[in-house]
Formats: sequence, C-alpha cells, structure tokens
Amino acid sequence: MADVVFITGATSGFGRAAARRFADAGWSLVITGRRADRLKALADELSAKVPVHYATLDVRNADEVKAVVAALPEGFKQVKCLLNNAGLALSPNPAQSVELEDWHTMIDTNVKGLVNVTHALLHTLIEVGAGASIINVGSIAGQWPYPGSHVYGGTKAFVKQFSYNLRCDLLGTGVRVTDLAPGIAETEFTLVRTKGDQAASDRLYRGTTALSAEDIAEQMFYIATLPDHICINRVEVMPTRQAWSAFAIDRD
Ligand code: NDP
Ligand code: 8X3
Repeated sequence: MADVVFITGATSGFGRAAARRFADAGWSLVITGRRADRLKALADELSAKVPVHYATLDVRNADEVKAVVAALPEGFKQVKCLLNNAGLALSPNPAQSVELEDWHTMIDTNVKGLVNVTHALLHTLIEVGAGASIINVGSIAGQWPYPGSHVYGGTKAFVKQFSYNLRCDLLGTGVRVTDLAPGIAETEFTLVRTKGDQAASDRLYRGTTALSAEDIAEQMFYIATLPDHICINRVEVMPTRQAWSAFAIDRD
C-alpha cells in the first residue's frame, strides 16, 4: 500500500505545493483546510495520479479534528507523515496596536490547532513506527525577534520547543519530529497577515527573491523520505537574499 501523508493547510502555499510534491512521488494524500472549493479543485487535479481524500477542517476545533481522523477511509488510515502546516500571522504592526482577538486567533491556530492534530494522530504514527514523521512548520520568527512578530513569533517558538519535546517522548517509537523553520516565502501569508492588502503583500516580495512554496515542499519531502534512522530535528531555511539586521537603539 502507498504511504499516506496528512496535510493541514493544503488549500494554499506550502501545503498545496506539498500535496503536489508528495503526489509526484506516489504518496496517497489526505488534504485538509477550511476552503472546500480549493480542496476539491486540488483533489480533482491530483486524484488522476494518486488516491486523494479531502476533508474540510478547522484545526482550532478539536472535535472536528478528532472526527476527521476517525472518518479516514480505508487506505488513508495509516498516516506515515503528518505535515502540521496550517497557520497564520495576523498584523505586521507593533504589539501595542494589535487587537487581542488577533493574538487569540494565532494562538488558537498555530499552537492549539497544531496540538489538536498531533494528539489525534499520535497513536497512528506510533503504530506505523519506523519511518513515520511529524513535520511541524515553525518559522525563523520562532528563533529570532523582529518588530511586529509579537505573538506570531511566540507561537512559532512553541512549535520549536514542542517538536524537541515530542522527540524525547517518542524516542524508541521510530517516529521522527522536525521543526521546519522557513524565512520569507511568497505565498498568501502576507495577504492574510495584512487582512487582504494585496499592495502590501506585493511590496514585501518585490525586488527580491523570496523562497517559493515549492522550495519548502521540497524540504518537506526530503525530510519525510530520509532513511528511517535519520531524524532532522530542525531546519532553518532563508532565501539567500534575507539575513539579520543590526540591533535597534533608542536615541534622544
Ligand atoms: P498561506 O496563507 O498560503 O497558507 C496557509 C494555510 O493554512 C492555508 O491553506 C489555510 O487554509 C490554512 N489555515 C489557516 N488557518 C487555518 C485553520 N484555522 N484551520 C485549518 N487550516 C488553516 O501561507 P503559507 O503557506 O506561507 O503558510 C503555511 C505555514 O507556513 C504557516 O504555518 C505559516 O506560519 C508558516 N510560515 C510561512 C512563511 C512565509 O513567509 N510564507 C515563513 C515561515 C513559516 P484555509 O484558509 O483554507 O483554512
Ligand atoms: C513567516 C516568516 O520572516 O515573516 O514565518 O517571520 S517571517
């Protein structure tokens, strides 16, 4: 039977590119996200190649997550790779001008959502054992501070530490865990962060070479298909044209 990958946030960006990358290699796909029309379009595109099961899913809803996992059809139950990719940033503005609701949404999605899906699939992954993997999409924002990162960076720091801690508990099960931490990548991420400001999104990516969704999908596929005895704990990947900047200093 083909290997199965379960992808959260498959309606856009990294998740959608990953679905295409794993399909190219013959994996069966479970694709999830909130936008049903996009899931259906992706399923229509890829089901000529590989078996595809799609389910609308808001990762923030733990009951919905459990129900989607419980309803996986035959052939899709033995998930070998969990791609915990669904996530978002809200507001590029300083902490003091961000709505509390936006902070809650990031925590509910990037932290609680990721935990919900992990919890629902953990026993399956342990059953699969050697070669199984959990790839958690973190961010450079989980490692490095920058203005406007506030709770977003905090959620991604959680993703990093949760990934490391899972490694400890899963030792001996064969299940690998990776914190995959990209830098700037051109997807719908900035459109979401700015609540639909296409011009702001275009400005951010203009005149440079950001990572593409396909670049990250390739990393995901590489991590998931390494020999069973190799686990990459963390990958931080930036475009060559991105780096750190000087410390900021408040002056009179
Ligand atoms: P996109 O906005 O293009 O994709 C985000 C995906 O997450 C969508 O498929 C969206 O699906 C899904 N999603 C958001 N909220 C929920 C939810 N509550 N339940 C289920 N799915 C949800 O952005 P990216 O592809 O760039 O982002 C993917 C991941 O990569 C995120 O975790 C992000 O934080 C991270 N990241 C992004 C970087 C970048 O620069 N682009 C860099 C580093 C990390 P839908 O709306 O249909 O539910
Ligand atoms: C998103 C990447 O550089 O905007 O996680 O923090 S960045």
